[in-house]
Amino acid sequence: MARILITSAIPYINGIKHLGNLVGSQLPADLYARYMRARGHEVMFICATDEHGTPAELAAAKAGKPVEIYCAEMHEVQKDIAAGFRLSFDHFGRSSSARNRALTQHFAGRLADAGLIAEVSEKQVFSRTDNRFLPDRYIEGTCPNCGYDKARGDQCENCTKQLDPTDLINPRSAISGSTDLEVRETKHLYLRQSALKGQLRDWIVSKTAVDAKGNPAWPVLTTSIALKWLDDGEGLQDRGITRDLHWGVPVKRGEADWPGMEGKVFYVWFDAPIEYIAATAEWADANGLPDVAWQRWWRNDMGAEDVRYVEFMGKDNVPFHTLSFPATIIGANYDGKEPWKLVDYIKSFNYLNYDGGQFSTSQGRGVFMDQALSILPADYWRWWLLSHAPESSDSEFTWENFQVSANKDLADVLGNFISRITKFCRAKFGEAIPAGGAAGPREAALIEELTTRIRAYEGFMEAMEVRKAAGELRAIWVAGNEYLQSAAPWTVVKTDPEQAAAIVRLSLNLTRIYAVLSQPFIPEAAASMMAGMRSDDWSWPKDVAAALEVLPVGHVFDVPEVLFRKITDEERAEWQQKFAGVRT
Ligand code: B3M
Ligand code: ZN
Repeated sequence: MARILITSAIPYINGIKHLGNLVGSQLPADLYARYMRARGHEVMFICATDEHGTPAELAAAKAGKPVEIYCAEMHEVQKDIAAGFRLSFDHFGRSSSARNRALTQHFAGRLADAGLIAEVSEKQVFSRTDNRFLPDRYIEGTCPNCGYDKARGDQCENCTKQLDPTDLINPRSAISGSTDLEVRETKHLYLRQSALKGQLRDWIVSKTAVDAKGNPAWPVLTTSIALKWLDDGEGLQDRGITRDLHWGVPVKRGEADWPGMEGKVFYVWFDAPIEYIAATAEWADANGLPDVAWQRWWRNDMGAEDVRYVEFMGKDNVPFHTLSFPATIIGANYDGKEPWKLVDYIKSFNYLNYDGGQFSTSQGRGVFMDQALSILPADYWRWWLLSHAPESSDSEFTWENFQVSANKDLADVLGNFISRITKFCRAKFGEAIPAGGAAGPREAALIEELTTRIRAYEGFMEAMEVRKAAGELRAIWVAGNEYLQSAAPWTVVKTDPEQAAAIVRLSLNLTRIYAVLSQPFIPEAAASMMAGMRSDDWSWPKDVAAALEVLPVGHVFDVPEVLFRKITDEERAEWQQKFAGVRT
């Protein structure tokens, strides 16, 4: 039994995520967590909301709520939706927690002690009316390039030109509209990650092949992005890790004040990955456990040496997880006294597009998590998204593809198998597993095929090859369907009821095996299948022949409700229309 720590990139607090966000991190992480638990491993699966920074402040202002209240409410909303998708987090934390505040300040202190923090003076726009510095997005004015009068300090939305706030004509505060602005000197902290460049490079390069612990090479998507950031242009840049904002983790050096940094907070990307650790501490707190309970996952000197740590994320998050966060972890152990856990494997994803374009949060284009659940149960979405995960390239959601895939795989193959066999048994033998007959060559061939395929499925799941795993699971469902089709118990029963009983017995047992194997992908349907078989034996089918005898003769079952109904053409057309426009 191994110990596996799994983190999903933590979603921003400002709004409900779309299906592209879901398939890029939380959903495949859940798949892996469920599989590893099913195989008997000890799993810690962590996610959280990413609550700090300008986007949270802006969204709260737009909602007319204090940012603390806004975040608390949105956290509950996201938590409920995650539960609706059956995301099986051990803890869904909050980056605004007291745990994260303390840990973030602690890491900053360690990095400063290591000589890895530089204090840099910068010029920034200050609003006298608002009594605060204005980050780029908080400044509006007229674009010097196209004359658009609502250009933001970082970019003109109209002509897309990248801007510096001082480029704007007639600049004003986006908060108050005030033009009473001035440029002031302000001091910021920089993480000197360039000082760790050699170490980071060696580490990334070591992940381009099987590493010393036997971990497979990281996806090329992960290592290529990391190496590009390390080597392109001027190479790895030092990063500003503080901001002149109110909402965030106050800048402190450990528990001590940091002279000159009063009123400033850490940059959201500095504290967000630290929340992986903090959320594990929040988990311990929520369960009344002592610190060692979370530290054994995160500190190599407290048992985490044996932990395999896997991160899931979209490709845009890779630089922060391959360079900045590792720089924090490595830097904090400058004297060998704080060996924090470094990630063992990073699974990254390309983008999912939506119906000929992109999902867009700002434009409300595409299907958002709450909307998805309002039209169909989670398993439909889970199955489609995972079986079309954007692994080797970007992939695209279309309603046609979704309809075809759900109707075929879920309704025609899996659902049909279960409905046929349970109804046939009820009609001919009653609702209990029938006696008589024996397995023959057809059954032996099926067992052999299932054995080969289940071993392949396990291999793909271990390797986090999501699409290939889905393909193998689908093939496992197809094998059962084809067996039933060719064994034809409805014909056999007329001449040889004993033989028909043997076919039925095998197929009902196969239903239980399907529940076990399918559970990581479609947990709700798997639970219905298992309940239908009136069993709670979730043991993994290591020996297929033996697993086909778990439900004994005479064991009572229920004919389950229709597992998957078909999506009609009318529904497809209606939804396509409904989600093309702007979400209000
Ligand atoms: N919140 C970005 C995102 O949701 C960011 C991830 C943080 S992971 C530490 O894509
Ligand atoms: Zn412009």
